[in-house]
Order: sequence, then structure tokens, then C-alpha cells
Amino acid sequence: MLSGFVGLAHAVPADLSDWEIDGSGNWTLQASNDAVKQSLNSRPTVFFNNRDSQGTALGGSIEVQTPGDDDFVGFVLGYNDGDLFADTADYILVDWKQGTQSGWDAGMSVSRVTGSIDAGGTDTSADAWTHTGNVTFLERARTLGNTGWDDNTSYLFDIIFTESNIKVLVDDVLQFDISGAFQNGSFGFYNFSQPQVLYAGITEEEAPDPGTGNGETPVAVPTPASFGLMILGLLGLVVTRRR
Ligand SMILES: [Ca+2]
Ligand SMILES: [Ca+2]
Repeated sequence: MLSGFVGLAHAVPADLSDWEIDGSGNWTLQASNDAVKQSLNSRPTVFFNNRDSQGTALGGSIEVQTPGDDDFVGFVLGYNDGDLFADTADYILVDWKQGTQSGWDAGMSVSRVTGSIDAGGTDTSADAWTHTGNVTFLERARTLGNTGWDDNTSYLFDIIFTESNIKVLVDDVLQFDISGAFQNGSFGFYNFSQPQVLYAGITEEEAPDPGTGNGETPVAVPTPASFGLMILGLLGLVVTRRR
């Protein structure tokens, strides 16, 4: 995971057995304890680690294991127990819709949630569908912003969460790199109206040092020494050709 970054502590498998559930989803821990599957076409539901997670990175894969339906899968960051129903909620929502439908277009986006998105457990019209009201749309993903997920397709994800920066990569491609002042809280998995969603091979690791891993995928740049050798080589080539 996080192959585009340098200087990271080793990723370790996450133990999801003590994660918690909010909402009416049916989240089933898989035998390996580092995977969970949500089976219902439900109102917003979150499966979360229930501990402050700023300074860490979460990785793994996500796959919708059915051709049925075309709704929302994703993640929450800075989530606290009960936030689905709380007026005091303040967390970040990364959601990804397969199909364009009345009220929202296909693709991945990031939003800030400040308040309930499932008041009374019956709010199916939901700010979370239209990204209005208590859900403030921030931006669409860089390459997947207007692209829905594919059925029965596993995507690798990496999420880096600090108090001032959030990065999300899908299949090692940076989708979000947003700076701000973010409340601490849990990592969580998020489904809304989408059944048969598997999160697997979940790992945790220390977030990159902001001083060294500030978001840009390292690019192979010639060092002064190798650059000099390259110039010498080119000069030699020119000299050789002149001869
Ligand atoms: Ca589908
Ligand atoms: Ca649905």
C-alpha cells in the first residue's frame, strides 16, 4: 500500500472485530478479521473503528459483489459514534456512486457533513443523496469524479488522514488532496442504498510525515551526479559522431 510514498512505517493488518456499526446496514465480519461485508440496500450506514485516527493511513480493497443496484459506497473520516443521527456531527464523507440518478451524478466526491444525514432513521430522501443541507459538497475526484464503480471489480484504496490534510488514492492514483482543519475521529466504511459491498485486506499504518510525504508522488529526477554523467555521455556521443 501507499507505494507512491516514501518513509512509511510498515502497514499491518487491521483487526476489524472491535469496529462498530451505526445505521441499519448488515455488516458481517469475514473470517480473516481484516475484511467486512455489508449486504443490505439500506439507509446510510457506517462501520467504524471508534477511535481517533488522525495521523494514520488506512488501506485495502473495496468491491461491490453484485450487478444489482448502482448506489453509494465509500468512507468517512473523523466520524464519531452516533454521528449519522447527531446535530453535532462534523466529519468528512467520501462517496462513490455507480450510476447517475435523479439528484446526483455517478462518480466519486468528497463532502463535509455537519449534522444528521439520517434523522430518526427514516430520512430516505436524505441530504446524503443530493449533497445538500447537512452535506456540503467540496469537490469531485481527480480521475474518478464522473466515473462510477464497476460491478464485481476490486479497487485498491489508500486514505491518509491528518488534522490538516486528507489524501485518497484509488489503485495508486491520487483522487483527493485537500487541506483544511479537520476534526479527529474514526475511519469508517460507508454505504447508502447499496448492498453486497466487501472491504477486504484492510491495513493500518502511520501517516506519512507531512514534511516528506506531502502528497506529490515522487518523480524520478536525475541527481546532479547522474545528470552530469548523462551530459558527458551526450557530449561524448556528439564528439563520436563528429568523428
Ligand atoms: Ca450495478
Ligand atoms: Ca439502492
